[in-house]
Amino acid sequence: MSDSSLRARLEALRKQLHEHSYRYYVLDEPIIPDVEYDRLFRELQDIEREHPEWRSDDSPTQRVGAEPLSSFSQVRHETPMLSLDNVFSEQELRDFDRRVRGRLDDGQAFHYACEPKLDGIAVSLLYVDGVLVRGATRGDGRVGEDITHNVRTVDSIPLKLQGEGWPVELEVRGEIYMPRQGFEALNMRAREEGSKTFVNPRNAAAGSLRQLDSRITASRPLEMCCYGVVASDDNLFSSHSGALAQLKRWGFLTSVELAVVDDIEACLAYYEQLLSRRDQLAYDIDGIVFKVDELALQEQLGFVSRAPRWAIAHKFPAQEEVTTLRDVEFQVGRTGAVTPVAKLEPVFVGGVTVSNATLHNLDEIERLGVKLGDTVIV
Ligand code: 9MJ
Repeated sequence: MSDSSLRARLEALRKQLHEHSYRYYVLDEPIIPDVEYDRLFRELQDIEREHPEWRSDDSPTQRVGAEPLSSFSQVRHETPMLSLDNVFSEQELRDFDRRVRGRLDDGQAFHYACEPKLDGIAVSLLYVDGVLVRGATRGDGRVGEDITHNVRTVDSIPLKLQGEGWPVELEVRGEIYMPRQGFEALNMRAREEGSKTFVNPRNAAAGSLRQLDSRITASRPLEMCCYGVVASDDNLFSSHSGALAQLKRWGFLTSVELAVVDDIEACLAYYEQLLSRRDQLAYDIDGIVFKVDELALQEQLGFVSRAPRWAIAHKFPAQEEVTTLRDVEFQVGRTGAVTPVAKLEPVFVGGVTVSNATLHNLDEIERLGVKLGDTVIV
């Protein structure tokens, strides 16, 4: 094949692979079998191996990771990455709604966008001319760390945008997290290899992004769900939900749980509904985020210190709490099996008060190294 037709083939393969990966990871509607994807992928790898001068950072082959960096550099967020204020009760959520309505014109109609609050790592992605050029952690909201090399390995993050109409500069924000199934598999592998396991999916995601060697990140089952956008063109969107719908068309994974509702009663119903399905979700969530959907009204409401006045996180009851170990009792079962039981300072966690916890057996006590009076996590 001539160089020019080989080059054309390379471009075609990249385009196809980007599209198939979008269909697979974002739309969840693949149209080719995995083996066909792998065949196209290998063909592209072969051409790039033969022509290293044609390699490109936005090629689908770059998801496998690259040579380690020696350090992370810092990134300044032109538009600060905000944090959310939290509420923990229905009353506090109603207070939030009252404050919102108090700041808007009398009788002004508006909507709330409701979405799960993912328990992961907040990340910003920057696209210039539709190409991913930078990924950064939130850091303190103004300055974060450059993790471009690592975000490139996350399959659900587009290296190149799909569709059309994106602004020259597009910044997309969201949460990188590790789905539970991937987390369990990762820990299973760690146990088999005798290496350290992760405490929870959030720690695993954070540890995976903190790697200087992106080949390690590439081996971790990470996903990114996008929930915000900063565009160079101010008038591109009129609503938060509309912006998310557009993000999906451009190739980003957004939450399938997004709902737009009329009032705070519906927000409360959404909260109850998702709380009851919390354990069935494929990923950990620690609450619900409610946002005023109309962007013009968001602008009108503005910010207080570092949190927007137009959004709030309604946190679920904690599933982990800290308490102290008071005593250990030994229970003898009907079969004669002895089970050590931890007597704990009662603690409210996951919606119930916990004062006992099984320690399984003496090996487990030894493994944990627990001593009376220790601070423990339930
Ligand atoms: C999470 N963690 O899922 C926001 N978030 O919006 C969602 N976080 C957020 N939105 C503005 N769904 C600042 C943070």
